[in-house]
Amino acid sequence: MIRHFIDGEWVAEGETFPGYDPRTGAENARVHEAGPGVVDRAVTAARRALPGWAGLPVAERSAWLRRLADAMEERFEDLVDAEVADTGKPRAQARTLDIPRGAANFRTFADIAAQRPDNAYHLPGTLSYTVRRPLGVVAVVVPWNLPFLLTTWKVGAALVAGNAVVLKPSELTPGSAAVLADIAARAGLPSGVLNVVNGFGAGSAGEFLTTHPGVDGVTFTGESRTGSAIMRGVADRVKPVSFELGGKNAGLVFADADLDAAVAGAVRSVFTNGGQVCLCTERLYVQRPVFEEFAGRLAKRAAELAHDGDLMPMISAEHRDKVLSYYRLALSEGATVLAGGGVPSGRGKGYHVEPTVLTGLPHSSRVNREEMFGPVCHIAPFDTEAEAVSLANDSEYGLAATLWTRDLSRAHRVAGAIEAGLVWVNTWFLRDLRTPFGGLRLSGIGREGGVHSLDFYSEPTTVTISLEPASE
Ligand code: NAD
Ligand code: 6OD
Repeated sequence: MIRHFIDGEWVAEGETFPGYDPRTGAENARVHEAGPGVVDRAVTAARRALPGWAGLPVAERSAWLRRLADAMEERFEDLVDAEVADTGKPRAQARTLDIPRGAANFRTFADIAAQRPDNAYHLPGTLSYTVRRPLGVVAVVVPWNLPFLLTTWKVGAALVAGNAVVLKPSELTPGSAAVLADIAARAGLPSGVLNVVNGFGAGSAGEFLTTHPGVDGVTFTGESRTGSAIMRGVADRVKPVSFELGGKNAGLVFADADLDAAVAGAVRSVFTNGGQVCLCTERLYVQRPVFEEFAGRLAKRAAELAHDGDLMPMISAEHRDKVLSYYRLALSEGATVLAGGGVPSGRGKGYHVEPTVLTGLPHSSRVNREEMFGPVCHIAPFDTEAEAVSLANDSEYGLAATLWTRDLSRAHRVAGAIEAGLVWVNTWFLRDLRTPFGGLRLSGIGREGGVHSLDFYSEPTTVTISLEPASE
């Protein structure tokens, strides 16, 4: 039974709802749903804890984050178990990507916060400097695709900046957040500094939390339309928001690219995590001389992946149905299916879909414009660099793009012309946690990462002093 964690205590209140193992479709958990009263207690506990936590020297908060990072490593297998049970992701991926990022996130923010210099500005006769104070109580609302990675990415930065946190994990993946709360409790993190409430979004814990008057800022990762709903909910109180939202990311493969690397990179960028990463490539544009070869090789790998015992299922039956509806839509829009397009055999009641490669659709098709969030891409040829850039940029989203080329000048030129928050060249999802992370347009508001996170999770006050002698 998954409970809430409030003021250092486990709270078993609210109706329970089931969790399912996406690999089998079998019920594997029950979770308490927080009503407004439970959410209010969590926010109140966070408010009470705030002065003590915010008043600690930053070096002490950093030390807390390092202690918690150590404890995440000690509880590594528990975290892997929770993440795999909730998401059905391959154990090897949870062990190498999702769970190690928890400790890495906490250590990165601990280091950056502890070493961050204060700003001072001098003019003749004038000294100004900034004092940073935490936002206060921060609501952290995260999705189901990379639950622990995304939770720790926000919670670590918010805590080290001196905020008290109320976390709402996705209703589909509450497990690793419960282990994180247990880690905090056992480590003796002061009560109320980190609270976890469970439940759904609209009309449930997510909405009760983000609209609660005691919350001073909201950091959210999830769908763009959920971002809009949260924004409407906080508009009257003009609360600061940081949003990491959806994507419709382009991959550009130039004819001069190392084709082996580009095919392997495209396989990763389209199919990792069942395509359920906001950074995944859903639109591939390949320069005409290598288009046929590239498309054939990608389709062959996609077909092979359908037989992989570790094929990652979709998170839920509902999400599987949504992805399959895009497979059907592609056919009705006139696509040619190069690989996949259906449900793989022999997976019982698991929520699997076939890795799928589509081609032949116009740029205006819904498949080329809407985020599908599954193991699927559309591949189309292009002729010129200018055409490739224009195709990549013609989207309501602006999160990430990937370029494959051996031409250094082209790499810089195209990267500079792409309208997205992140551009990878000859790689994908390679992260330096100090860099700004986020997107343009429907892909989000603001940037997190390194000092950019610390900037969001704190407010500067500028103090200006006249150095002239006071007149008598
Ligand atoms: P979602 O928006 O449905 O839910 C995310 C979280 O918000 C969940 O905890 C949910 O309960 C909560 N929520 C939903 N409605 C709410 C409301 N009205 N008020 C408050 N909380 C609410 O997203 P999802 O389906 O869990 O995740 C998939 C989406 O997330 C995809 O669109 C993906 O691109 C996006 N995503 C973006 C990034 C990024 O960094 N840009 C990272 C991961 C996922
Ligand atoms: O790597 C990260 O820090 C990050 N925020 C990744 C987001 C992935 C989206 O699904």
